[in-house]
Amino acid sequence: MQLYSEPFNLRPGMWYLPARADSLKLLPLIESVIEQAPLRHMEPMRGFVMSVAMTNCGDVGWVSDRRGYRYDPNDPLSGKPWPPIPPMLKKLALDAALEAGYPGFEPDVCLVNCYQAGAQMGAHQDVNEIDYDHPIVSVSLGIPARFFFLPGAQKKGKSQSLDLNDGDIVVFGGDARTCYHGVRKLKPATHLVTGNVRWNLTFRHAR
Ligand code: MD3
Ligand code: FE
Repeated sequence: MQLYSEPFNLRPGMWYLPARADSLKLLPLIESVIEQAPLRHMEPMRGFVMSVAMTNCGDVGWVSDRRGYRYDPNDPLSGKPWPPIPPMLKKLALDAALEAGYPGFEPDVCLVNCYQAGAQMGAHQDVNEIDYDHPIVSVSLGIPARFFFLPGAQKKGKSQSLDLNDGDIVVFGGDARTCYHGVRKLKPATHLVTGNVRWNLTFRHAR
């Protein structure tokens, strides 16, 4: 464990804080969120179901359906507001952003992604948020995944990879904020705290 390591600068705007989060402490908070807003597989297009299960907490939540992608103040499953971001989770994200040089980060949404073996996320940009001056803070818990990213805001160039393990935090700001990125297909594995799954939390300032 590298609990007290300095943030490691991977490329302009991208900071890696290895083994920073404690899954044993955070998992109950995630469970309380999914009790209120259950995990679901979004269907961005007819006949296409995302392999990653997801939900949200915060003032808004990211949703995807045949009408497109958007941030919605209500969970379409219940018609009610998303649960709030648990304060301990918000503090973790604020502290990570501060360490990476983004003192004014005000996350208003946390996307909760749940990966089982075989799940993946194709190359995409996160451009539904209004203000790219705010970074995105990513927290990984449970079984490992290979994260990949392209050098710039275009879908071209040589990809680089980073294995994200339990507790790893990555802060994406500046030039890294608009890069193409994704997650390779997860291999089956077991983690003592999360079992056979990987959780990824992304804290964002959406609006
Ligand atoms: C770089 N999630 O939810 S986290 C996503 O592991 C997403 O679940 C992946 O991509 C996951 O959109 C990767 C790392 C990440 C998240 C958002 C970014 C990297 C990013 C936004 C801009 C640039
Ligand atoms: Fe993304």
